[in-house]
Amino acid sequence: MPPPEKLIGIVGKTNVGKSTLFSAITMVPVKIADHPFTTIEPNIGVGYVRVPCVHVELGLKQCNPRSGFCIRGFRFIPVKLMDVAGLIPGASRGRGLGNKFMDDLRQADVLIHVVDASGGTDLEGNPVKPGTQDPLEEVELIRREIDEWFSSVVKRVWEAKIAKSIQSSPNPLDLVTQNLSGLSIRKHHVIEALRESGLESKPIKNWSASDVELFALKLRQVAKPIVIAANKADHPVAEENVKRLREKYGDDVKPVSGLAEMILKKAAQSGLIDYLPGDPDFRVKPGVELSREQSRALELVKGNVLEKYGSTGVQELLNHAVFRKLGLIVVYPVEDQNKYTDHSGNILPDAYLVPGGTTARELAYMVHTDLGEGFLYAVDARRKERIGESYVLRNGDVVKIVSAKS
Ligand SMILES: Nc1nc2c(ncn2[C@@H]2O[C@H](COP(=O)(O)OP(=O)(O)O)[C@@H](O)[C@H]2O)c(=O)[nH]1
Ligand SMILES: [Mg+2]
Repeated sequence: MPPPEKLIGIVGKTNVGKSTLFSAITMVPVKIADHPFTTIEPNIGVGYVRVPCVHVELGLKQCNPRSGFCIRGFRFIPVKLMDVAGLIPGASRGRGLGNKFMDDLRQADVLIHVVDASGGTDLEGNPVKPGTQDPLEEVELIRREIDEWFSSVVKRVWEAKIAKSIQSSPNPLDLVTQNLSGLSIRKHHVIEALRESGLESKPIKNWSASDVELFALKLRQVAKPIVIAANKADHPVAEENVKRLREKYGDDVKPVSGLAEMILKKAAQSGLIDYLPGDPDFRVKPGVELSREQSRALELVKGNVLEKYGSTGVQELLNHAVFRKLGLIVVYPVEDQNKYTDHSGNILPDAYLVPGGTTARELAYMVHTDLGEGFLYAVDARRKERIGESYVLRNGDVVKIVSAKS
């Protein structure tokens, strides 16, 4: 089976720009309005992380992606996104669309927390004068809401399912993992949370209520890591807030303008400009006459966003979530290690996003169960070296698998 698809959840208060950001990333038209609860059904869409494509390094002119695309030597690899219903304070206790929100959240592997860095949205999601709200408070509040929800689910499951069986369980780790799978928890999450909470050496059956509490908190941090999108960075008031957010939360804060990304993508789709997501700039296509409004909008994007922050920030945001927070790497399985093709001659057809630490044999299973079961050896196609089943893949590896069952 191909590597399990990761799901990025876009969360935050109402009116901070989640739907605009989601549309900009996926270019799926969704309702955008100033009213709370406009996004009632979760919107699922596809976005793309951007990496330098290995075809360039291999001296090839091009490649033929089966999914995603490759432009100017950059490979855009699909990831799934969900625009989650707006969160309001108290949601973890069922206020507003609280329960809907929480149900959506269970499925997410990483969260993009969108805050209004211009400070122009109050806690209930009403537009107010920019600069009057503190986005740092917003970060804390939403984080607390997510933590409370998460630990309440863990505690409920613990009391109802885990506590009773743990005394006699031959494998406590599996018992915990299985019972928490509804939160998209995997074994490696549980192991890491045990380590992070310092509870590794204390038998789970002897845990106190506060041990469970601590474990739940660490598990949230491990299994639902959060990246902060300091949105509306195009607004002049946002600059100071972006600085303060970065001082407090470091590299997990990305200044972004979903609106700017939207304007650029639309202009590119209409054939007015050349722009690739993640680029520091755009270029008006030769022979194109821009209308006055078009020029003005693009000038604003340039002056208030690109020149200030180096890009719209949207691509960095996605890449950070996938590569830094989820720790995924890119590997390219091929069937012909000399031509880097599949059996039909497609060059580098697949770019898999796999967890760091994935071995050659695990990759074989992702390509096809038969390849995994009959695994003999693999070939590092770039170096033309044989590699064994326990070889740990590196980012950018091009791998041919040799199997007795292919
Ligand atoms: N200045 C600015 N406004 C934005 C940006 N993104 C969204 N908005 C505006 O913020 C309001 C709420 O946007 P929406 O995407 O519906 O927010 P949601 O409720 O979080 O989904 C709309 O008026 C948008 O035009 C941005 O990057 N910059
Ligand atoms: Mg919305």
